[in-house]
Amino acid sequence: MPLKLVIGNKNYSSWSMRPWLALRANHIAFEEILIPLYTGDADKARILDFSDAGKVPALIDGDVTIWDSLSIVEYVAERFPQTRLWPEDRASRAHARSISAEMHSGFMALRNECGMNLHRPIRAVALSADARANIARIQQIWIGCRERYRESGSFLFGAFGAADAMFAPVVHRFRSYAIEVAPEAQAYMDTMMSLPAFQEWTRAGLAETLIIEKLETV
Ligand SMILES: N[C@@H](CCC(=O)N[C@@H](CS)C(=O)NCC(=O)O)C(=O)O
Repeated sequence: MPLKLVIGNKNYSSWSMRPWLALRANHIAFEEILIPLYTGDADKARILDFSDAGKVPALIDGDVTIWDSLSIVEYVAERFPQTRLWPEDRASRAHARSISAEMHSGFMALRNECGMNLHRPIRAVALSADARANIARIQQIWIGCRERYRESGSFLFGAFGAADAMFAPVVHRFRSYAIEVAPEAQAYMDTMMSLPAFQEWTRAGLAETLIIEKLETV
């Protein structure tokens, strides 16, 4: 039975993008079930049919349902060990898990003020001090990884992995809100933007026509 990944609009759903990338970048076959977000009770009921949490993403593997982006990425890493989503070395793996959890549970100001919206024209907005601190911290994380793991490849820990999947939507946020970054951070963004799976998601998101008014305010 093929895996099913329930996701929201590719233009807006940054949480959906993360596990989708973890699967697609590793060529794991899955059926994609895209349910438009915030359209009303019918679509919400469709999400609830898959997950009692009522949120996307959700992964269905036979009689196992996994919800919440980071749990899905963890499940994919266990179910398909050949993906090497986490670094092999224990200390590096702990590092990758720490920054992934930090992304998953933090950076609220950036998330609130710079929502992912792929078709939004590129332009800067005035950001709060908290959002600017989030941006500085993310760059510190990226540059720290690049300095430490440069020898192994161009992603955070060398090859594309779980931590990259967790930070991928930030690349879109930095790009579309014209956020100035250090050259090392820009190099990481360029690496991410050249990943075929990232490009595939982005093309599909840009092709969507459904507008969610409440996400179009900035
Ligand atoms: N912590 C969750 C967040 C999931 C989430 O907030 N998903 C949003 C879309 S990106 C959603 O499903 N919203 C629809 C709703 O609340 O009705 C995760 O990491 O998966």
